[in-house]
Amino acid sequence: MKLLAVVVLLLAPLASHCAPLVLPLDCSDIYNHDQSRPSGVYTIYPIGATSAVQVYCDMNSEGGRWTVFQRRMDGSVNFYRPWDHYKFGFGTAAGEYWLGLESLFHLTQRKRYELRVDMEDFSGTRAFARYSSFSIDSESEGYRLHVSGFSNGGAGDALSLISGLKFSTFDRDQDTWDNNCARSFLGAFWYSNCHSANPNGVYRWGADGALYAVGVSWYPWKGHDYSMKTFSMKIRPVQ
Ligand SMILES: [Ca+2]
Repeated sequence: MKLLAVVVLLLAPLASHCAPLVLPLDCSDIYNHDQSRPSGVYTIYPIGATSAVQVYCDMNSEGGRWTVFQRRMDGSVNFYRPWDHYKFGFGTAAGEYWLGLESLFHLTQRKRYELRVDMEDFSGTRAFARYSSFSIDSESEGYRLHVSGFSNGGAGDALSLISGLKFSTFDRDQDTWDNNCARSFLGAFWYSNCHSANPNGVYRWGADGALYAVGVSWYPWKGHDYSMKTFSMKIRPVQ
C-alpha cells in the first residue's frame, strides 16, 4: 500500500505533463500537439465540443498545418448543390468534400488565417496561389469573403478581385450579375458577374470547351475551359 502511494506520487508529475484535453479547432492544433503527424484525415471541432467534423490535414505543403476546406481529385462527388449543403458541408474527408461555410466562418472568427490554393493539371504540373489574409463573414452577411496579400506560386491571382463578395448557390443568388452565376456555371462560389475561378464547378478531364467555363477552373493559369485534375483550398493560422 505504501509502495503504491509512492508510485502514484512519482507518476503524478508525469501525468500532469501529458496532453491537455483540449479539442483541436483545426489541423494546426493537431500539428502543434504532435509534429510527427502525417497528412491525412483527422477530427476537428470548429464550433465547439459538439461540432466534431472530419477534415483532410495537409501536413506537407510549406510546413504543413493546413486545414483543407475544399478538395477535388476524381470527380466522385457532385458539387452542384443547394445553399444548405454549402452551409453545412458534404462529401468525405478522405476524398472530395466541402467543409461547410458555417465551420469556415467560426474558424476565421477564432484565429487569423492565411489561404493556400493548390491545383494540378492532367500532365502532372502543379501550381498554387497564397493569400496572407483570409476570412468570411456570418451567414446573415452572406458569408462575405475577405481575402488579400496574394503571393504567386505559378497559378496567378484569381481571388483578390472577388474580395468583398457574398457566396452564391443556384438557390441563393447573391452575385452581382443580372442572371444566376451558380446556375449558369454549374457551381457555387463567391461569384461576381461571374468568375475567374470556379473551384466547385463540374469535374471534367482537362481541356473541354463544350460548355463554357463550367469546369474546375482557375482562369489566370489555364483559362476558363481547362478543368483541373486536383484542386484544394486550405487555411492555417498566421504565426
Ligand atoms: Ca444574380
